[in-house]
Amino acid sequence: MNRFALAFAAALTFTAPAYAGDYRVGGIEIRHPWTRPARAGANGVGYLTLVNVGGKPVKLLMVQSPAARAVTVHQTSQEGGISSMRPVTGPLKIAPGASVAFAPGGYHLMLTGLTRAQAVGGKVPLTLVFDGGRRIRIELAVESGAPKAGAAPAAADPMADMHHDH
Ligand SMILES: [Cu+2]
Repeated sequence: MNRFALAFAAALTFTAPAYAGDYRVGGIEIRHPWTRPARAGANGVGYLTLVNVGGKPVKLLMVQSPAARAVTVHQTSQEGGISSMRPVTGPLKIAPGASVAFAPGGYHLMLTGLTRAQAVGGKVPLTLVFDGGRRIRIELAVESGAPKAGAAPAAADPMADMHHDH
């Protein structure tokens, strides 16, 4: 491999933010990864938007973090006015040009058993593992999660204090 090829390979694996808080690696873009303040030992949540900007389908296989005992993909659903959530089994597929939003009320990353407290302004490391062995390391920014206009206040978010039995 010549020097140019080495430099090119290094550039491909480097996680360069397109703009603050965003990541773009190969054909995958990760927008606004964030989490809420939480106590050590509690369960945390992770929100972000995954965009497939490449030409091939991608599959999110798993998510890992040294900041939690386990990380799983959950989906919140509303049925008959009752909010519930369940783990998403199997890989999450994203077609070329498509995106998946992890946001309050829908998909979210469940960080079970936080190893330390998360305070506003902090960063929580996370690794997204995709098919083909691609691993993307990101940081969730700890934010207070101020609701957008028209959204329920953060305190009323069912995820904010939800207890997990698994
Ligand atoms: Cu959950």
